[in-house]
Amino acid sequence: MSGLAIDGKTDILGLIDVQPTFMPGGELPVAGGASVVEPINRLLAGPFATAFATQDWHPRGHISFASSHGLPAFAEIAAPYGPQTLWPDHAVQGSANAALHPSIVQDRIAVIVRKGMQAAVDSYSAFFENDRTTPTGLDGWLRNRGVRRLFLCGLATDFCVAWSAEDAATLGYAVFVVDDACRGIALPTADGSDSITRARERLAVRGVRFTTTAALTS
Ligand code: VGL
Ligand code: ZN
Repeated sequence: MSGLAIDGKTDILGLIDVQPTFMPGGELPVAGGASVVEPINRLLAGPFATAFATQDWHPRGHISFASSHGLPAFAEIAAPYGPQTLWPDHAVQGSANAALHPSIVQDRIAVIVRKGMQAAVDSYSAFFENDRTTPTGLDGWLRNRGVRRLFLCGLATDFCVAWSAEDAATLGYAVFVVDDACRGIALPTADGSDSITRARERLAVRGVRFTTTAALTS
């Protein structure tokens, strides 16, 4: 694969939900989730001068928690804003597992966007809540700084990374997903496929590209 030269001014690394709650030992563990920390730290020490991070940050009793509905995890409900998958309680505001992973080197993380704070609305994307209309403000922050290309990494490939990538593409950014710095949940889909496969197809249609840490150079 040919290298991709990173521009310190117009390129940014986006860390999506790199929180222990999404790693083995956490409340909503993603298989291999902890292995994103090392490649992300390499990117933060190397080509990227600036990064942003998101933090899933739910109040107790959040609408996305299966326990709030007396239903099993991974069931789906019809929320007023559309279908909502239910999850084990996770990313609870102020809990140790909701912090950014303690090994992430934060020197170059210029802004942290917290999402999913409204009790009645979930937020997978870094840009919009799941009603698809309430902005987080990140778009303004990036635009103001002249950012044009986003390199996304973190958890989970098929939910928060995918929804962020899709919104970023719609907002006009060039978007890359850094494959070896992401891990997915892989829920089975009704058609016998899985949510990672489906997400990759959706992103490809939107023009999102896939790359690796090894391809990104200063
Ligand atoms: C996520 C499910 C629920 C994610 C967050 O970070 O991908 N997934 N909340
Ligand atoms: Zn969540």
